[in-house]
Amino acid sequence: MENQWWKKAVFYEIYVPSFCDGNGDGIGDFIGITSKLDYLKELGIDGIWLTPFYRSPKVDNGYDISDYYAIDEDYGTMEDFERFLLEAHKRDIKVIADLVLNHTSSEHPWFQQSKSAKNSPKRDWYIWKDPVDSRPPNNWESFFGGSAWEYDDKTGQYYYHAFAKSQVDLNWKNEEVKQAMFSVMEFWLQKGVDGFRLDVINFLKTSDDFPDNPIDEKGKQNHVYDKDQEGILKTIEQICTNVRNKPGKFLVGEVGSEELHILKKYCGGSLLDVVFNFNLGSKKELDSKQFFSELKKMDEEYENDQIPTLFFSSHDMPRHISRFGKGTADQEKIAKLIAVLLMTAKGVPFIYYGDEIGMIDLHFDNVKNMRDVQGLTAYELAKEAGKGEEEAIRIANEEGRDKSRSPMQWDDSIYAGFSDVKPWLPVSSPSVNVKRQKGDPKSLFSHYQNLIRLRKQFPALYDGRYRLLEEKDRVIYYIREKDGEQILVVLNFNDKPIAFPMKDFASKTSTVLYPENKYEIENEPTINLKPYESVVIRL
Ligand code: TEU
Ligand code: CA
Repeated sequence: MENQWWKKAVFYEIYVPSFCDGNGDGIGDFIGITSKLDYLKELGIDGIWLTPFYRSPKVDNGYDISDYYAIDEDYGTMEDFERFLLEAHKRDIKVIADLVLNHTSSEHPWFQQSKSAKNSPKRDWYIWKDPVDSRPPNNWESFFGGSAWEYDDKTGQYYYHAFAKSQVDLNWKNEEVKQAMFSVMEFWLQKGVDGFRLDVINFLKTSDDFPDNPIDEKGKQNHVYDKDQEGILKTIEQICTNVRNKPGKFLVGEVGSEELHILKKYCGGSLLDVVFNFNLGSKKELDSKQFFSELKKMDEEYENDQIPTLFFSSHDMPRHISRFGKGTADQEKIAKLIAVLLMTAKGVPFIYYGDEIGMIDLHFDNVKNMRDVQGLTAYELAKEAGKGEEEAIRIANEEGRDKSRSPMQWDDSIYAGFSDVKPWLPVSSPSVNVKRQKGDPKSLFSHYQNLIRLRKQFPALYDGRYRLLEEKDRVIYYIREKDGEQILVVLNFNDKPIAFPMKDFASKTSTVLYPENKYEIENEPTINLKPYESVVIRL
């Protein structure tokens, strides 16, 4: 299991510019992150996923890389990074690096060369097409809005970009591109990173003949031919094989799909270790039936060596406390419920920074404070479509991803202890912070800490199968089992109390692991769960 350390691990996503500013410029950096490693150790996590930290003009905050071999100046120096890695490893914390293989920044020298002339040796490194009737070669839309094709005056061709026009898609059919990226991976593996989170990895191959994407009844484009194309698995397999030449390296893929039958194609065996299960993680409502149905599918449709991931927030989506809690008085209870699910259901959990203290989403009254390219593009497109300011801001808030990227809240000081100066994004909810919650046994932080500890203590929780998995009256319950050890988890998704029939499961020898000292199983035929409450019981 040594090489498969990740099967037991709890991961923690750090959005690099937002975790801790160590040099007082309002932007998070490696000095800052290193200073918080003891905090992460105390929380109990085993692995960090760092969002891109390579040199970048940061149009998309680092998902537009201009030098794969350098640390972005805003985040520090190579020495800062090496020290961070060393200190993380000293604490037995693994580090995985987010790598963007699908596209580079338009400022990358490869693209600069590619666009310099049609006969440039790097021309074929990107995807260039002639205009069709003086228009883009097809109807493909960028995921940030607008056409996915940008015209280059000098050479009279369009280049393809699935995301911003400054994020230019590489041509993975070109062998040199592949080799160049293998070298990049080799470099970071040599530095000692423990694996990669591979960005939009199902985008590496588009259809060879570039047909128009279909448009649905609502006029929305269905992204059919620009991802998940024939042959993609072979490329991914090569990437994986290459990385696995070094033992103990972990690969998690971001496969942009909410369909389990698509996600499942990409993981297990010689492919990615795991992929993000957006089928569960992106759910917009706290609906026990939907949650249950995805958990069930993840159990039944995955093959033996396929393992799901569990997450409910990321830098691309609203935080789950805001999504499910919607600012109500119950939101913290809901966050606690989700935490129990994260740490006890089957799968590799990923905590998004700040979720462990219940940071809420940021809202913008003025577009000037927004930084996210997706939000800003949505705003511009709304304006172009003739929408008024108020409506444009509403749309920008809806589409924008800055909402979950606000600075980590460490204490009660003016910028929440993130920085001494005004941070690059405003703080969202200063009274919610680490300082207040650490040591308070009732806090969300302590709740996470206890659950992580519990998960490590009982192999059934990180390595067990489901002996049972059910949903009834908005209660999800399951039994995880490993080598005879059985753990029952009951999650009340109701905003009201509910009686759960314990007698069917627990016996005299059962012990309540969570909440502590609460229920006396022995004498209780049913237990009364409070709104959104959960129990974890060793049977
Ligand atoms: O995300 C890809 C992705 O699927 C989302 O960006 C999604 O398409 C978008 O948010 C629409 O809602 C990855 C990164 O996680 C994201 O931050 C990057 O912007 C993107 O790739 C491009 O590199
Ligand atoms: Ca800084």
